[in-house]
Amino acid sequence: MKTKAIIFDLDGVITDSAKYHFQAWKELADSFGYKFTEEDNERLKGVSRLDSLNIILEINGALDAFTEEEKEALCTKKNDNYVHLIGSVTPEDMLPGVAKFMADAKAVGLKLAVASVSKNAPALLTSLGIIDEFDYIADARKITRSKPDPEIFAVCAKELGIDPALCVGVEDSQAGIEAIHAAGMKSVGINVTVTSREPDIHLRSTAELDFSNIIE
Ligand code: B16
Ligand code: MG
Repeated sequence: MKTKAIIFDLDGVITDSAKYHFQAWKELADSFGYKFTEEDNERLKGVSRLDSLNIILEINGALDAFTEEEKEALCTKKNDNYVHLIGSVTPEDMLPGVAKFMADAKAVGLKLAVASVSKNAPALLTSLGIIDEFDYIADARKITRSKPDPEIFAVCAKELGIDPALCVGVEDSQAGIEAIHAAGMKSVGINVTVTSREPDIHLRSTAELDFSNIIE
């Protein structure tokens, strides 16, 4: 078997927390009368908190409307709302097919890692009851560049001690698919709606995650 590791994005791949990120940003945007649609939201997936705010401001021609301190406060406000929204997450909130896919992978000796740029990832993985299932979880606080930069996927491969060419990355965002390719890995896209380059394997949902189709 060529594949040695599976590296998962979190938001939108392991659980549907992407909808809570959207809701929290939407409420913040609405409070200023800013436009922010689900289509706009695709650009935020896999992107850090501050970069996400800057994209919303740019869409609304408001990049210079706030000082850096004010932007920091807006990010904190969005995050407080997001943390509240994910407060009720339980193991029942795993997306369909993910738990079985992880179990199948582990059963044949593959390593598992999480490549999420979310600083809330450890709390969310704890609420889902799967934090101990991974061989490595990237620390978002130590990642200096957001997806589509390959940094977070490269760090996962390095920490697992596995050649990136032998890793498969699973992502739901355009930025994430670009990051996986830039890291030299094979990509699996979950319902990626906008992408400059197609994922190597495109699935409509996690329910289609099939070990035999993905692992070489
Ligand atoms: P936080 P992922 C990303 O997580 C989300 O897709 C993105 O929408 C979010 O802004 C980012 O995490 C930062 O999250 O504000 O919780 O630190 O897709 O890389 O799992
Ligand atoms: Mg995601």
